Amino acid sequence: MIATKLMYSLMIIIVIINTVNGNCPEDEDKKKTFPFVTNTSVSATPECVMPTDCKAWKELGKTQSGVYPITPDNGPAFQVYCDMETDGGGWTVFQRRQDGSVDFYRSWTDYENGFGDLTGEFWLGLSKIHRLTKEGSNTLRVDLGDFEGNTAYANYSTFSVSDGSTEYILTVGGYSGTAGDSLTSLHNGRKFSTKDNDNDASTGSNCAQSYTGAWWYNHCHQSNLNGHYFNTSTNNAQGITWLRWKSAHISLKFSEIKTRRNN
Ligand SMILES: *[C@@H]1O[C@H](CO)[C@@H](O)[C@H](O)[C@H]1NC(C)=O
Ligand SMILES: *[C@@H]1O[C@H](CO)[C@@H](O)[C@H](O)[C@H]1NC(C)=O
Ligand SMILES: *[C@@H]1O[C@H](CO)[C@@H](O)[C@H](O)[C@H]1NC(C)=O
Ligand SMILES: [Ca+2]
Repeated sequence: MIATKLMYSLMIIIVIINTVNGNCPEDEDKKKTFPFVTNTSVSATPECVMPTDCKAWKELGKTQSGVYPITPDNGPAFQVYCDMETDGGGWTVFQRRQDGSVDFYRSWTDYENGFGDLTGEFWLGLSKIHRLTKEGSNTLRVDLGDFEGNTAYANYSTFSVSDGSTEYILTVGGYSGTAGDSLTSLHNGRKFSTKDNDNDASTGSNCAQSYTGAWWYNHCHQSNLNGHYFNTSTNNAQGITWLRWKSAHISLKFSEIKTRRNN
């Protein structure tokens, strides 16, 4: 009787384990081509499971923030930084500024492919941000910090970035938070611009050049999170700025931009 019960429990456990690793390909040839990445800063190597994003890693039980491999669409896998702490965790981070160690005044190609160091300052890359947001509905979160130690955030229930053929148009809306909304009114629906690819709405000038950044510029900005890193809260619109929090002229110390699937 007890033996039967034990056997039954064991079977249930096996079923649960198989469900967790359920997307492991059946045949050996498929297994060989399955995107399998081991280069990760936390011990997060799954067996035959390649999560689509940081939220999927969270759902697999990972609670430590760090670098994880993902593939949002079964295309080539790549590494991302996962924020597993903020507002429930599961955020795929795509930008960080914190010390000015990385130059952000860069070309279209760099913004498309990404640059920097995932554990320091970086931009993940527009093509990857597109792959992360092209399906389903996603939240955008912006975390900010000033030189006096204050922090604030902006949270958007709608977020996506279109593909390269349409110059990575930003779709954003549904604001909540403490930093104020410095994206929707001026930047929603705008194409991305860099110093060498002017897609802004300012006919007389190149916003990316005028404000030493790269953004979904209009004419020109209410936020400039890829602007020049100043060491102090310099009064300069070329800095890292967020109008509704500190004005369009006060340069910030910290910025982190991240996205998470809504379901
Ligand atoms: C592994 O990660 C390190 C640190 O991020 C990086 O320098 C290195 O190029 C990566 N190697 C591969 C094979 O991706
Ligand atoms: C952010 O927006 C999402 C909807 O996408 C909402 O569920 C969540 O409560 C919001 N979080 C905060 C902290 O405002
Ligand atoms: C920022 O400070 C560092 C030293 O703390 C200095 O080397 C660097 O030149 C400063 N950068 C700017 C833009 O002021
Ligand atoms: Ca222009």
